[in-house]
Amino acid sequence: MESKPPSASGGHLWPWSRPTPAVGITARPGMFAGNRKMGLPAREDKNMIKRTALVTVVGRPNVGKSTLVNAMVGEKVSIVTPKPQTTRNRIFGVAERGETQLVFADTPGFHRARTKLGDYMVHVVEESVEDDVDAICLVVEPKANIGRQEEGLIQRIKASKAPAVLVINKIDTVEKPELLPVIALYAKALDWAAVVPVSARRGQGMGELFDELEKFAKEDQQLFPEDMVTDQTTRQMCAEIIREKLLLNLQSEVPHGTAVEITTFTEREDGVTEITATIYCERESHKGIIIGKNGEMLKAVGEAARRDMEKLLETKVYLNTWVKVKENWRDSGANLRTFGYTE
Ligand SMILES: Nc1nc2c(ncn2[C@@H]2O[C@H](COP(=O)(O)OP(=O)(O)OP(=O)(O)O)[C@@H](O)[C@H]2O)c(=O)[nH]1
Ligand SMILES: [Mg+2]
Repeated sequence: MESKPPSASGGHLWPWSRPTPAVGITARPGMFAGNRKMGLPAREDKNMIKRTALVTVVGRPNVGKSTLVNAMVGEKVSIVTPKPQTTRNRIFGVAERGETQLVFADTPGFHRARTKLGDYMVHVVEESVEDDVDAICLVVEPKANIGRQEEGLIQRIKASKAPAVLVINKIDTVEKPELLPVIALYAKALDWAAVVPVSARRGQGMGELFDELEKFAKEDQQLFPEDMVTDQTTRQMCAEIIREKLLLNLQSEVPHGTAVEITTFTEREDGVTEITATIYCERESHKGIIIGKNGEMLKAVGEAARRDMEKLLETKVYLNTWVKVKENWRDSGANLRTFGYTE
């Protein structure tokens, strides 16, 4: 018989195929103060978790998957930018209400891959749909048009047999009657367990989405220990914060060709966290763009990243950034492994 991995939740079942966070970030007092605004109770109100569901969130790039997961969790666990292909890995974010825990798997946008990194990202999406999940949320824009990416995802969702919820995001950008043809079109494509229009950016519809997903929660499992917010380490989150600022500040292909490695992370005795980060880019010319005239671009990126890190770590942060070139790393299996883009 298979032996079970140790349960961090004290005696609950923890199936092998499910995430087993060895490390991760746990909640701090006041962290979820914004939850009440979204119809989700603040976490202080919660009881012992009795039911859990693992929910995969998929969709084409840029539809707002990460914004949605952050809104459900009530805390930023996944970086968000207006550029497609922001998320590169599966990222777990945990939302809790009363006795129910929903573990969301944010995934990269489903797209046609052009690099080995792209292949990896698409593979992450496919694995997340095939996995033994309790529900799948397909996030779409409020457009009465099913694109090739949505078609592909719908086929995969059908094959997985998990219950599917259609989340129509960005409803703040349309008038209510415009949603009807969208709902009618998608209703023909799949037998949805529910259709929930939301505005993840405004936090609208989050309570309704929780209501729908709660129905798939099971009693015999607790996936994440209570109070855990994400499976990422603070180091990983700091690297992601820098990547977010690169995407926000740089144009076209340059930020898409960056990877960030935190090389030192030291909590000093005077309370300052000292972080050294190396930003890798694909070409010498990109290095110049990232550093900018008189180092101004790198300074702006570093400043913005440092501010977010200080909020995350609740300490002062001293951030030191370096830029290095790794030619075409997105097409090198060895480099992808170095940056953590591997199974
Ligand atoms: N108007 C509006 N914009 C939104 C909403 N939700 C997300 N966005 C915006 O859409 C853009 C993409 O958001 P993300 O959450 O990064 O999208 P994603 O699907 O995770 O993107 P990838 O990780 O690239 O696949 C950002 O500019 C968000 O602010 C919404 O409800 N309304
Ligand atoms: Mg994302």
